[in-house]
Parts: sequence; C-alpha cells; structure tokens
Amino acid sequence: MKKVKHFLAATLLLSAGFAWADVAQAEEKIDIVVNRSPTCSCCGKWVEHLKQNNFNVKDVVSDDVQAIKDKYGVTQELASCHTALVNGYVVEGHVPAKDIRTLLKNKPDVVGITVPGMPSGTPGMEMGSKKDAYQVISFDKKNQHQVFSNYQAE
Ligand SMILES: [Cu+2]
Repeated sequence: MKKVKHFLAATLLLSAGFAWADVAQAEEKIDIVVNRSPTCSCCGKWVEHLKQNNFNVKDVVSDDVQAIKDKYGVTQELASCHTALVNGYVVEGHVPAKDIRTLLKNKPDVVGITVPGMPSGTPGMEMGSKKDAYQVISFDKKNQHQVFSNYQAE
C-alpha cells in the first residue's frame, strides 16, 4: 500500500512539473528595446501591446530614430515609426507580438521583420473595427524581402 502511495505521489509531482514547464514556456518574458520619438503616440500604444503580451520593454525615447534605422539597414520602403531590437533582431513598426515570438522561436537568417508604414488595425494602430490587410515582411543582409506572415482585412 505504501509503495502505491509513493508511486501516486511521484506521478502527481511529475505531471505537475510538466504542467509548470508548459506555463513557464508560454509565459516566458522577452526583453525588447523600443526606440521611438517622443511625439509618437501609436508607438506608445504598441509598447502597451507588447507589455500585455509578456514582453519586458525598455522604452528608449530618441530624437533621432532615423539614425537607428540607418544603422540596422531599415530602408525607406521597410520603415515605419518605431524600431525595436530583440535578441539581435530588428523589429520595425507595428508587428504583432505573436510574430516576434515566432521569429525568436524559428531564428531565421534575417536581419529582422517589419510592418512597413502604419496600416490601420495593426497592434497600436487600432481604428475602431477597421482593419487593413497587411503583411509582416522579413529582410536580410542583402536587403532581400520575404513575406513572414499575412493578415486579412476585416
Ligand atoms: Cu506607428
């Protein structure tokens, strides 16, 4: 009888351990540095979106975000408002938190990902129920672009 009890206790502990590991993985905090200009309100909203999705945001307010874009090879056609850095990747514009997690998980050989411009309905650019179709684009060192993910209009 005693043996059975021990076995049960061990099984319970083991499954609790696994459950805890699952939660820890889903809840893992991600450090990200966001460079934005002081006058950008949609950038502030995107920072809020990240925080709500368990990102640890270092919010850097800068008068020269363009210099950061130049430094990391974010060209005019790729550019948006804010420029973030996470685990060596550049994240430009209103990229959903979900895509950043996918990027960090799959670790593709790219410089970063971007949502160029500021489409309505992206995180931080909510305009009521209006949602433009938009794409998250990845770019590499040779400035080659690829569609990273696709969002439909709503
Ligand atoms: Cu913006």
